[in-house]
Amino acid sequence: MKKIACFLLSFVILGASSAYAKVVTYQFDINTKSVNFTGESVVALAINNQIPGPTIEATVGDTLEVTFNNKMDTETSIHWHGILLPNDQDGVPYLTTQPIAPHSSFTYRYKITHHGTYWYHSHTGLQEQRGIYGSLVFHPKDGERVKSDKDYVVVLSDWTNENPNQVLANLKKDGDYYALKKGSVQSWDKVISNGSQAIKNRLQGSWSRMGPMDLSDVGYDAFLSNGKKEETLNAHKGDKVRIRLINAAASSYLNVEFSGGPMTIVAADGVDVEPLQVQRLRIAIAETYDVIVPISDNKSYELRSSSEDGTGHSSTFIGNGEKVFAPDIPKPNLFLMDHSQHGNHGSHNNSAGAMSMPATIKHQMPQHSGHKMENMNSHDMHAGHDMHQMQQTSAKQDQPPHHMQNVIEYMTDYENLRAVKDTSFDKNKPQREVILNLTGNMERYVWSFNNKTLAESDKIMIKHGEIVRFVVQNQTMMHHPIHLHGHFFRVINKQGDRSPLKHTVNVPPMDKVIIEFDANEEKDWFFHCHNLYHMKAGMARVISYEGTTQATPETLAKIAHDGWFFSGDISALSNMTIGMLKTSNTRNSIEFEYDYNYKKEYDAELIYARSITRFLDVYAGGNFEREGKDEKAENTAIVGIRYVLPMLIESNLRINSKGKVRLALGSDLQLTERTKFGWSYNTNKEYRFNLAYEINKKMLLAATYDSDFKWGVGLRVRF
Ligand SMILES: [Cu+2]
Repeated sequence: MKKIACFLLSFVILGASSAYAKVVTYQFDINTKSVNFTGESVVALAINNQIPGPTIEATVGDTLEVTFNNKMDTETSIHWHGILLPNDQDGVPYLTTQPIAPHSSFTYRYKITHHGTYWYHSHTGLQEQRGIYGSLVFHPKDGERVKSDKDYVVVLSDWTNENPNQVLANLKKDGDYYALKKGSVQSWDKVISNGSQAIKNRLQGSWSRMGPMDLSDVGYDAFLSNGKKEETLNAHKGDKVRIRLINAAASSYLNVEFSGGPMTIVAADGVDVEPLQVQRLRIAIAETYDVIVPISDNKSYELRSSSEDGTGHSSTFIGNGEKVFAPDIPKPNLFLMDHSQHGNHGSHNNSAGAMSMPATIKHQMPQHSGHKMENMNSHDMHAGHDMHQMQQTSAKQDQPPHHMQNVIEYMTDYENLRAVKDTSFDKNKPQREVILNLTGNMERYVWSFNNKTLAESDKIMIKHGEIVRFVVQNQTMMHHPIHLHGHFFRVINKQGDRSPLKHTVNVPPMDKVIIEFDANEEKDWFFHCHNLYHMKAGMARVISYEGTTQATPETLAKIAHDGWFFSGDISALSNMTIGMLKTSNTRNSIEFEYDYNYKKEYDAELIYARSITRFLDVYAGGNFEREGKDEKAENTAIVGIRYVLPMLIESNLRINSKGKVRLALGSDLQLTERTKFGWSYNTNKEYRFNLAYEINKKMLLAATYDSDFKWGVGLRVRF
């Protein structure tokens, strides 16, 4: 009797739970696809023949089952960005989940425990840049906290016609490789024309051996909104439209602005926040924001997403009728960016200053957090917006909370993001603090934490049950969007216990951000800069739980492949030929350099060099020279060091096997966008000046004066 009751009861429970716990299944193919965004046909990668891949929708409590059929000849993987899920479903190949082998399938399966806007993307090589990404919309069980009439996903991304592996190879040759294409070459003529502040910034930067600041590395050919340069979404007058913005760009920060008035942020990184009105919003790579926008007339309002470096934008038109354009955002002035005030302010308890704006924004567009609607007037007229109608619309809406009266003109930090409930952790839990400096070497295009790349560093060990606090200090001149897999962290800001939860946080140049998370998981989770090229160049770590970690040195070796790159630079001049061939990885390089005057006089060097710090290399090798056609060749062994001095002057001190010491100094100055001047001098009283004019990245015109070989002009080729 008891047994039967028990049987019946379990039947009821099973029946009840299966009625609610739906299994949502999707089947996708991953394959190559020919695309044409800019008039050039390129083979991209696509999910179900779509870029971005299809939106995956489900509701909290559902079990999601997504099968990917890999139709490609290369392996792939899918990572669920921002999702809390079992470690073996996280999709980082070799670390958590096996890669999906060519021409095979894999089904990811996990239960959805939290709602919001997220995305999925390949975590293999640079496939994400080529098109393997899509959106995730997980609905709450009992409806959205803030209601809307329409609900759309807008996946924003960047596109290059070049193969992403070539992009990385180019950056390895020269971190500023794309400056010419982007129009961001920071030459001295422009420094001078920007006046004394720009000159001071540059001299101060050079003195402290920092290169000029830049906002991006890659020169893109297009920016996309749902895979198009221009997207249109249907809406009608009076609609409140929820836009789920996802920055799925591989390496672009995006400024988003809506021509129909301020956007109301209602969620950040998938998590609901107190509604916050912004006119313009900067979205770091891999972040998501849900915004509500009003459609106040029978018009088509532009939601424009501009790359932060000012090189392009995509448009999403919402509504029907006459187009209302969002304003052009002026190209940021890199010369007036001054990061000296961003030093070490903001202690652990002083969070208010921990995430200030980049200086440029202070110069160009002061933030008015107390900005009232009425003050938007001039801006909105510029945007072609009818102020009167906007006010009518807002009056019609439900009574907004008091703080919603304020519109932030340009939101670039997290200070005003306020969680909808207390996010603070149990104060009795043990705490661990980890200092993480964001570091880089633009010369070699190496990015790292605490000066060590993923390949060079151990795991960061943590313990289940503790609160882990990362103090992230950016020591570079670029923004880094830092992402932690499998956890939400609190971004400590002025909201105290209501500090928001995020999975990706921007750390501005020379600034500091503090994040903390509850170590309530197990095994190993990837932690990295979400700029795809920075991640590949080493800015990543594995966060491992003591006792359950499965990552072995072999695992780490697989995910931290340190590739070798090759470059060459050869000048054929009227008086001589000069050349350099080099192959290098993160720390090591083999370099061959020569000059030859066509008259049996030559000087050549073959060395192995090891990079110790950003400023110091040590090397050993051989020197082969013949001075004068009647003299005997002199072959010696050499050892030496190269060290970067203030003002970015390269010094090179070496001794040869005959005991002879030589010190050489030299540097390059970018005179104009395409003209570079170089000088070198050594203690043998040899010196050389050269001037090069860049026709393109491969071909240059060159002129040289050499103390031995005199004047010459010719052609210089780089490869
Ligand atoms: Cu980065």
